[in-house]
Amino acid sequence: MSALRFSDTISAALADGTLIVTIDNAPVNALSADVRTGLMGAFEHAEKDGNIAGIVLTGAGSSFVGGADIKEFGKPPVEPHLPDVIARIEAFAKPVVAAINGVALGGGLEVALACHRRLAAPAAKLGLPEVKLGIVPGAGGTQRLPRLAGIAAAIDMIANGRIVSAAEALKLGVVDSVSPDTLLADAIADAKSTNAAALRRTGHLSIPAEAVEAIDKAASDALRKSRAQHAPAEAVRLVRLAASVSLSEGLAEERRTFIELRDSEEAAALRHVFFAERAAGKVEGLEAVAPRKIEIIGIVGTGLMGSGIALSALNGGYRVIGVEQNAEAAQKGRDRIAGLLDKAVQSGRLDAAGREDRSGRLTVTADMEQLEQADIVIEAVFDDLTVKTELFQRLDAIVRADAILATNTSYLDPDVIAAATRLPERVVGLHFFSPANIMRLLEVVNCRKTAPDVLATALVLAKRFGKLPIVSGVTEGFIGNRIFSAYRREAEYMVEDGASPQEIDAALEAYGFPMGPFAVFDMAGLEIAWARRKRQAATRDPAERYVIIPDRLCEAGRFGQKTGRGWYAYPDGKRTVDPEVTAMIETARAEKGIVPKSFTKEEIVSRLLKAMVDEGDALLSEGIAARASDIDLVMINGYGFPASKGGPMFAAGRR
Ligand code: 3H9
Repeated sequence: MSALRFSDTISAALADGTLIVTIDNAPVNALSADVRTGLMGAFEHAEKDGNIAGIVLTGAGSSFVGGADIKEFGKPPVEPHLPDVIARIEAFAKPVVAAINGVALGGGLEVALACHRRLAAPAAKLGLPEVKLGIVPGAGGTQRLPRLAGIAAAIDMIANGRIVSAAEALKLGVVDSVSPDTLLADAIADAKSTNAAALRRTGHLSIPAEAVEAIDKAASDALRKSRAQHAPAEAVRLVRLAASVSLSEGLAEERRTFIELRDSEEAAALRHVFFAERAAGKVEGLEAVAPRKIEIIGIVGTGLMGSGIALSALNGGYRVIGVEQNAEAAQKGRDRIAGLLDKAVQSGRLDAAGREDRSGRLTVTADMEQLEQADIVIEAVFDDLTVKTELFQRLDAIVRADAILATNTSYLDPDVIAAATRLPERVVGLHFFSPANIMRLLEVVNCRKTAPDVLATALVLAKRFGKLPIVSGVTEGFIGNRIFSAYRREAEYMVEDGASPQEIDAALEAYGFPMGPFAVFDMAGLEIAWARRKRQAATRDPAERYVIIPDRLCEAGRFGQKTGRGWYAYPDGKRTVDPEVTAMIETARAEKGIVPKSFTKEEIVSRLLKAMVDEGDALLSEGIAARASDIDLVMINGYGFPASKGGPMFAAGRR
């Protein structure tokens, strides 16, 4: 074997007449300019060298290719362009086999689709997730994938950005075989046995025939989920187009659409979100800190929140000990978690073996002493300071000295809870959002005395739970609820100033929120905020603007959706404007002598955005949030802020 190098990131070795070309561009072998140049060089060499009968293309490390280099978007394009590299691969006169050793995403899968044969390792993951970045595939994905998998499957994968396993890719016809242990050797053998005179060029295949209904269903399913975003609809259009135009026409239209979307505000926002998520996991000062080892997780309280946390922990592979106050409650907790597992099986997210495995790792008991085995205990009990401090004092005496104690409080001061223990440095906040097994956001609260390795452990745990952890300092409501309170306050001011709740909701929904604020308040219930306002009444600055309307709603027994009435009325469960509320609002305005003014949708959005950003700036200057992009992620993943707008801090910066 002799080694050849075509660029910093592309090397090759000749093995028995086959040139093995390796893409080595850590961390994910993205298709940077250097990779594209090197690939062109390698194919040039292979074309001329008569000793080379075929090519195997693979990736170094654990990825095949993670996609086009997203960092290059927004910069002037550099030749050779990816579509040209891909055209060169597909047209190549000698067999080209992709040995897909790991992720093949976006441009990475497009490279593989242009190869004449595709072999995958069992752990490989394949997909065209471009819509998640606000774009469509730009190097042939929308035209080649349907030629292998059919239009409906291609719509499903591309318009949803759905990533599939090697096994599913084989079923769909996207790969030709899966190689359990000897991928490279199998790929070389495959290249050697492939007839160079009859290469299967994906772009030349005709689209498999399939039922129109299946295609329509795939399209409507994808569009229903895509809310206000543009890319999924464009993806559907382009895949459908593959059936009616030539490859070159389809590629030209795909490229035009890709460039238009790439340069859009939506794509800039979603790229911001992508990099924000990668930055969020990095916490200054923790780089060299080793996390503690966690195998057994105790969860005190197995109600709605605790059972969701338990399921996340079981999904993360941990052993779980749930603790309840008595045997009856423990049985209920066990049933609740079993119910969540059943639901996961019914929806196809979990198979029977996975369910069995999770149940085997779960105990729910009324004996708190069993927590002496736990490496971390997460409490999910009633959000009351006395209840939580007493619980932490008990836990402090039960668990090992090196075990971590985590509180799931939303509004209480975790420093006070920590101070009730002998070892406050082992206390951290884990603020889950409900339903805890579904919601991705997890605020990890770095308390005044939390030890660095405790914080590092919480971050590792959060990732294994499948969560997006965002570190917050201690403040009432942490990052999310503080911004949400500012948003709520401003929305209420606007109602007093003249906007109706339904106008405000409609403006926010048009902006991309799944629900406007007043619909959300009604859904969550109005009584908790009411109780908090009553608690704060004694210390409130009398000069501070105060909107009385929500108090009056509660006094009238209007606690939101669950009582059938709140900011809206819900006859038959349907949200409707209630003249009684309109009258209450008018009275409150008149009492303050406010002459109602009208608001445009744009004014409503601007005022609410400004309120969120002002609060966000305060959180940054107080050191509660480490970066503006963390605030964006909290609002997107916990409060319905549209990802396609990049979060409040990003959106305000673009205005
Ligand atoms: C595309 O391909 C367009 C084409 O159709 C058309 C072109 C003409 N570029 O996520 P991780 C970095 S669009 C640049 O923590 P993991 C990432 O920023 C693309 N950088 O690792 C991070 O850097 P840092 C379609 C990238 O193991 C580091 O790699 N492809 C790219 O959990 C590690 O990332 C996608 O949308 C990239 N493409 O997951 C796939 N990808 O260490 C996007 C990653 O400095 N990527 N980085 O923070 C992913 O989904 C995951 O990163 C992946 C690895 C699954 C690959």
